[in-house]
Amino acid sequence: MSMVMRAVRFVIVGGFLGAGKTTLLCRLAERYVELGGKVGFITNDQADNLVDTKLVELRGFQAKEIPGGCFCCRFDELIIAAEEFVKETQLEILLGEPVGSCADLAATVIQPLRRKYKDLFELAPFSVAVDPFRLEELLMKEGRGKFRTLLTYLTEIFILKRKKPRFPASIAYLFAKQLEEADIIVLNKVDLLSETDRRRMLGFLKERFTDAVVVLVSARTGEGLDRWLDVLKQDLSAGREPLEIDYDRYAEAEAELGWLNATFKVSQKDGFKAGVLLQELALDLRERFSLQKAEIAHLKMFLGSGGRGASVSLVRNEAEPELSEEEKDTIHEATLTINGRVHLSPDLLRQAVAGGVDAVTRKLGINYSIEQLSSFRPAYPTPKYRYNTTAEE
Ligand SMILES: Nc1nc2c(ncn2[C@@H]2O[C@H](COP(=O)(O)OP(=O)(O)O)[C@@H](O)[C@H]2O)c(=O)[nH]1
Ligand SMILES: [Mg+2]
Repeated sequence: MSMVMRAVRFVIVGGFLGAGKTTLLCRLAERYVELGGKVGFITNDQADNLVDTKLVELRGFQAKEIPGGCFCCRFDELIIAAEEFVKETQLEILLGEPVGSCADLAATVIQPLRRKYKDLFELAPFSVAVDPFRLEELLMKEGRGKFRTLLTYLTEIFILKRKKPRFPASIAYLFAKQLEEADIIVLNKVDLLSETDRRRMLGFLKERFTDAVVVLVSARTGEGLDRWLDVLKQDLSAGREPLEIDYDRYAEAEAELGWLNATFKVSQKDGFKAGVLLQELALDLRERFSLQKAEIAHLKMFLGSGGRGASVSLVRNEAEPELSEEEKDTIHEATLTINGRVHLSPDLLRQAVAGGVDAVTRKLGINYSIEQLSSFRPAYPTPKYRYNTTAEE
């Protein structure tokens, strides 16, 4: 019997928190399954209890979580987990989602995988997803004059009587670096854009990131997915220059974000609706963060009970919370998982979430207990490998 193993196709989609990586990967997964492929997810976070893992499992996909740091710092764990996962389940396609605050993945993950593990994995071009609103706010506005910035600032203070929470410049730096190393830039959520904005953003991305192929996609409607799938088949990563990145600035950007992963048990004798609790909680927390001028990068919550679940997601303070397809059943007992990545100190973030859960459950007459509540800043990135030149294959 022949023992020739085919390399598993590995598709990694990076990009900032809230860009839509998980949603995009679920779309890809559905498509690969339609084409007859066997697909598994590798999710990744600084800590465990990841909402994304629960979400992809809920959609019927198998998933393996790599906690405790990003792929680059947990490279060996990534390899072991991926190998095991593939063996156990005979996967043909692996879909990987790295931590949304991680950069320099081409040199620290993609290249090592291409060079050292090419018998095991066949790497797809590296896609980086981008949310149009963050793109506008963090990169496209940066070139505008000081006068306009001052005017905007004064308008906010004197006319709107509030100062909008904003990310610091270090996060804009990190965001730009994530896009700079993409083989494919996936401008996602184009369902929310006008024709003019699509053209304007496409023009900006093509001019600024000349090495990348830019595709316009909506993970929500499926628009642009075929074109992205086509580009994913191409051999794009040959001859790319390694990213020039200042690790101190990158680490500073990551450390601007407070990171919180928490789980609570919630219950009510008469039962409650998942959507109501999630929505109220998202609004309450958004208000708490806005009062502290703390911009939300991604707040994601999952309420799971007996193999079912519902989730809510909030990707900036000015957005509205988005509920998953509503879980209609009445819930008596469930586990609430909260993943928050917010521009706020870990202590204040923990206090806000503890306070929010307490206030909202009290208002709705729901009992709760804390199972786990931890918050921290991501540590300085220390990748296991870093390749400075492009692979000769
Ligand atoms: N309108 C719209 N929303 C999207 C799209 N893709 C993702 N989202 C929403 O963006 C939020 C963040 O998505 P998620 O996949 O969790 O982002 P991740 O943090 O990058 O993995 C969720 O509320 C998604 O429903 C899209 O194509 N259009
Ligand atoms: Mg995700």
